[in-house]
Amino acid sequence: KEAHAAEMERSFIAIKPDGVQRGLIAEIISRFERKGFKLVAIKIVIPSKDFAQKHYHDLKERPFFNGLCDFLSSGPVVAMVWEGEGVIKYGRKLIGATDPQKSEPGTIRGDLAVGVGRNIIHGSDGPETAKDEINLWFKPEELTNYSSNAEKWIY
Ligand code: FUP
Repeated sequence: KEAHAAEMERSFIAIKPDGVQRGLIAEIISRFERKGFKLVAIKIVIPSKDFAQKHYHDLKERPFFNGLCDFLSSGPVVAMVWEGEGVIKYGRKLIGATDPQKSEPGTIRGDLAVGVGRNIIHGSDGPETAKDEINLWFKPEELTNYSSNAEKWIY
């Protein structure tokens, strides 16, 4: 089957400040990469609190919202866009449940995190949020389109 990069699903994935500080960047990228997903955008940024509030706007009524936004803006975040068939849903599987205590072993949070407030990674939870989050974090020109030789062995 042929895969057309331009039509492929994309998800916004971010390694939060705890994941960066703990030296887990390569480990996390490796899991997405080995699965067969394609990295089409990446940068490291320290988001402002205002930006963190925009990113988590859906959660603004929750009691942990303020602490969550303080945390996200407390240090460097690795912002990424990953591409591939089913990357939104399967990316969430790779990441594991929100609460690392409930994440299965084998998932990123299950293997590498303990507390819900320090769960090291974010991943878009659906096609609409993926679009919104990619647009919030990246300019169009920061998103690449390229064909990977490996793809004919994946699709
Ligand atoms: P997820 O999509 O798995 O990141 O989960 P949510 O969007 O529901 O939550 C976003 C972030 O809020 C989580 F990554 C961690 C934080 N959070 C808490 O700190 N306490 C909670 O009870 C739930 C979420």
